[in-house]
Amino acid sequence: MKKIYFAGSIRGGRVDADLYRRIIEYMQRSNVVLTEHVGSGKLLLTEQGARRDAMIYDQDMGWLRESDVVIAECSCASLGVGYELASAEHLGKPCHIFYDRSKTQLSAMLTGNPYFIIHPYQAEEEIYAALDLIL
Ligand code: 6IA
Repeated sequence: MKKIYFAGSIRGGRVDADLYRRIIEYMQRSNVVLTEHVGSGKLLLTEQGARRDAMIYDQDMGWLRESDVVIAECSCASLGVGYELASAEHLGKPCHIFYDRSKTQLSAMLTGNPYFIIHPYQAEEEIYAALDLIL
């Protein structure tokens, strides 16, 4: 059983929120997902003020340190997810990045960095097959 830090876009856009929820539910069958809220349908997206955001940042960085592996869904570009991936690299956490290659061109800052394990997919089932091997 692994502790998973799942990263997906929040203020970067919620078009893939349902996909995040399905991925999280799949991983939760036999693992712990520390960032379950990323798949929630009722997140408040507006800025909540600097103090609230500081709490979010501190909590997320704590979970990142605690995690065994980072799984990121990057089809919808997000500054926060990019920041989390760079931080995870510095912490030495294994990082798996998924993106729908029929919809997205991933940033060269990710595809160009051999540290990241990148999983382009076309059909959603490919994500679950890859997760079975990773987890
Ligand atoms: O730049 P973005 O907002 O798209 O960044 C998304 C990433 O940052 C996610 O992978 C999260 O781990 C993290 N993140 C961004 N906003 C929040 C957040 N907002 N709560 C937790 N993690 C966040 C407040 C939602 C609140 C109503 C529960």
